[in-house]
Amino acid sequence: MKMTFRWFGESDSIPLSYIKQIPGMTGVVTAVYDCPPGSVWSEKSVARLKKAVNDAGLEMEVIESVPVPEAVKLGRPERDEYIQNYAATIKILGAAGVKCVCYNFMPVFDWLRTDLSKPAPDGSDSLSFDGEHMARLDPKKTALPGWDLSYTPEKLGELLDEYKSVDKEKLFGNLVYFLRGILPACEEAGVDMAIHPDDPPWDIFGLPRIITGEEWIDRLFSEVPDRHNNLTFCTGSLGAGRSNDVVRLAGKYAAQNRIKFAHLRQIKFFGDDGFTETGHRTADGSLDMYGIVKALIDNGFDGYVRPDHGRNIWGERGKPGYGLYDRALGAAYLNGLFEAAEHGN
Ligand SMILES: [Mn+2]
Repeated sequence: MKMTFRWFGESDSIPLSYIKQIPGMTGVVTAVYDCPPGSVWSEKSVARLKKAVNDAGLEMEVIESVPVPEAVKLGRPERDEYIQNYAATIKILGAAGVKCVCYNFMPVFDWLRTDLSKPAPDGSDSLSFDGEHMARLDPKKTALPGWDLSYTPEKLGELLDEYKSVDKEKLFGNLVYFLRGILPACEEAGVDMAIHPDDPPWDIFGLPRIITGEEWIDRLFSEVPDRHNNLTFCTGSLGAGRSNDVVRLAGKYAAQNRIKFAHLRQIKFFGDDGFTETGHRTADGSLDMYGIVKALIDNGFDGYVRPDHGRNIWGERGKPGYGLYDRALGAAYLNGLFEAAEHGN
């Protein structure tokens, strides 16, 4: 296992030197943020990012994320050009020592929450999702905090309309087409693709979501068995779907050697489908964190790990989910779980 920490590049308020001081930290998970979406990442930008990370004594072996353009998810005719660009980016990343690319295939919106700073009784706050609140929203009329605001309301409306002809099967077909287009580059570059589950793992605003649980993940691996087609096992995303037994799934996909990257995060359920992100400990939420780590280790997992979102604590006002303090505490706790699991207890 290699413990890593997400870092948003030079604009991140957290210095690399602080990340290096977290016990057991081997590297950062980052991305190039100065290349236009859908373009080939410039070698110069990748080299600059890598140098900054390596100069801090850290590795840059995981990229999160190389975004997949909507044209690819929609299956528009111009997707082939974007897929070629994506493959070229993978080759550039592989040449720079990157081993794993985390990406997602969620239409239009990335992760969704209804509250970015839900207060807890102890004075901390965290991200939260309330399905009843979500059901009252019209995406064409409201913007939730944390949304990609680069879309104008007209553009967003057009995009949502375009997705009306894309159901789950079509979206899945477009994912398979995308993977078949880029996997030869992954083979050549020695880069593993690791798809991130949809967050939360169900349809939102009528948009199809497919990486939601065992059925579709099994289909993905049977349709595209290539060894470079893998999973980012995100406990908070998969675990928000209450029918997903994340301990069993961690063991199952680790045994298949499909988990190259693990996002380990705790959530606490409320209501029918609500959840609030909490501190990482098992006792603080609804997921069995030790059970998950033990299932990974017992089934041969040897990939990258990062503490996923943390709370705001100690007065920090971090990027939502990505402050320093609670994620550092999460890393320390997870290091302890791995040490215990590796010792067979
Ligand atoms: Mn995640």
